[in-house]
Amino acid sequence: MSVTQRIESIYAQILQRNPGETEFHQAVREVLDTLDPVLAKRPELAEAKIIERVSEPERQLIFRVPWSDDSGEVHINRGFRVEFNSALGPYKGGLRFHPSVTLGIVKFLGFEQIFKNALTGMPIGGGKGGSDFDPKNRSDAEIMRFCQSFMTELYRHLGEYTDVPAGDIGVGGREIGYLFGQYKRITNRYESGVLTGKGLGWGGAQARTEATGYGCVLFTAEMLRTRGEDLDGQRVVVSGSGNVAIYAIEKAQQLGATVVTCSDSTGYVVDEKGIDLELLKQIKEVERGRVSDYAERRGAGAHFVTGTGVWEVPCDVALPCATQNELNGADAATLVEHGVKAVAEGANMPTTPEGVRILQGAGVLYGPGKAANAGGVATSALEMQQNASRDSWTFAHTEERLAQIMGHIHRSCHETAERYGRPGNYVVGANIAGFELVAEAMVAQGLI
Ligand code: NDP
Ligand code: 2IT
Repeated sequence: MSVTQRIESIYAQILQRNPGETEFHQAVREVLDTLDPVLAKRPELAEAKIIERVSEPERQLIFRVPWSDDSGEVHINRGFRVEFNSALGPYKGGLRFHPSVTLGIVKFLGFEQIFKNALTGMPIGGGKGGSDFDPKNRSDAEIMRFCQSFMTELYRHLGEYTDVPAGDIGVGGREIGYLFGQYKRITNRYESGVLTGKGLGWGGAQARTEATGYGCVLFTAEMLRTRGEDLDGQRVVVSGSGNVAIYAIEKAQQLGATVVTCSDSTGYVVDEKGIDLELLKQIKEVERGRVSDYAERRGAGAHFVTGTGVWEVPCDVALPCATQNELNGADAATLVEHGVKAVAEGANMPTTPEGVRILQGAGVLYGPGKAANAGGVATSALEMQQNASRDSWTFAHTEERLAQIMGHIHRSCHETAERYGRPGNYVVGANIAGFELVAEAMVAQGLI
C-alpha cells in the first residue's frame, strides 16, 4: 500500500467510527493531508500506527449537569471532557460553554490542541471540554450554580499532573473562579495548577487574559516580516468581540495598525476611525453587552451591520477571532479581491478548507490557528510554571516570554515547511512540526 493509500484508508476508518462529527472530520482531514511526506520518510511511524492512535482520544467523558435557574426551574445540560493525548504532558485545553457544543466539536478542538500544544514547546498534552449550556442572559448566580454542578462531576478527572482546563468561548475569568472554588471545596486542596486563567490575586498569571490575541498579532507580524513588512499603517479587520478579539485589537493598535471592525453573532461594526478599545472593553467585559451597543454609543463614523459579512470590509490583514468555519471560500475570494496580505487565525479552525485553498492559492500569508493562537495555551503553561514554583512574574516578563514563544512557533513552522519543500506554507509547517514532536514521544513511550 502506498503512503497516500494508507492515509486514505485511515481517514475512511475515522469517518466510519465517528459518524456525524463533521468538524472533527474536517480537523483530522486537514492534518492528514499534510502527513504523506512524513510517513514516506519515517516508515517506523506508520508501523507504530501513530496516526491511528493520535486520532483516537485516550479518554472521552460525557456527563449530566443538572442545575436550577433563578426561578427554581430545573435544567439538564451535557458536559464533556475529551482527554485526547498525554504524550507531552498533562491534558491541557479550554472549556467551551455554548449551545452548539457537541462531542464532535469538543473532539475537533481537542485534536487541534494536541499539535498546538506541542508547537509551544511546553510540556502539555491535548484536551478540551465544555457544555451545551448557553450562558447568554443568565445571572451571575445561575452561572455559579452551573459551574459548581459541572465541576462536581468533572473534579474527579482533573489534577495539576492529570488534566488542566482553562477558558474558551463562554468561559472567562468569572467562570474559572466559580470552577476553581468548587474544585477546592470538594478536594480540600488549594491546587493552583489545576486550572489556568485564574484571577491575578489567587494564582493567575499576568498577561494570560491578553495572551491569545497578543500572540496572534505577534505571529502576524512574524509572517509579514518574511516579506519585509510590518503592521504599522496596515488596515485590519477583526471578527469577534470576546477575549481573543479584544486583545488582538489591542496589540494590533499598539503596533500601529488601524482596526476597523469587530463583530458578534448578530452582526458587525465598521468604525473607520479605528475601534475605541476602552469603549469596547466597557461594553463587552464590564456590561456584557453587544457590538450594536458599541456602534450606538460611538456615534458618527461607526455603524452596525446585521449578519455575517465582516469579510466584505476591505483590509490588508484579516484576523478571524470568533468561531469555527466563519470564513468560507466566498469570503476568502472577497478578501483576495481586496488585496489582503495576511490572514491569521485567533479562533480555532475559523477558515473552511475551501477558504484556506483560496487564500494559499493567491499567495496570501495564512497562519492556521494551531500556530497563530497558541499564545493563549502557552501562557497557560507559564501560569502552571508559576503555580508550581509559587512565584508570580511581572507583566513585562511574561509578555516577553510570550513573544519569544510566538517567535519560536513561527520559526519552527517556517523551517519545517522549507525542510519538506513547501516554503511559506504554514499549514504544512505547523502540522508536521507538531505531529513529529508528539509522534516521537509516543514511539518512545511504547504501545499505550
Ligand atoms: P469569547 O466567548 O470571549 O468570545 C467569542 C466571540 O465569538 C463573541 O464575540 C461571540 O459572539 C462570537 N461567537 C461565538 N460563537 C459564535 C457563532 N457560532 N457565530 C458567530 N459568532 C460567534 O471566546 P474567545 O474569544 O475566548 O474565543 C474565540 C475563539 O478563539 C474560539 O474559536 C476559541 O476556541 C479560540 N481560542 C480561544 C483561546 C482563549 O484563550 N480564550 C485560545 C485559543 C483559541 P456572541 O457573543 O454573539 O456569541
Ligand atoms: O484553544 C485554546 O488554545 C484555548 N482555549 C486555551 C487553552 C488553555 O488551556 O489555555
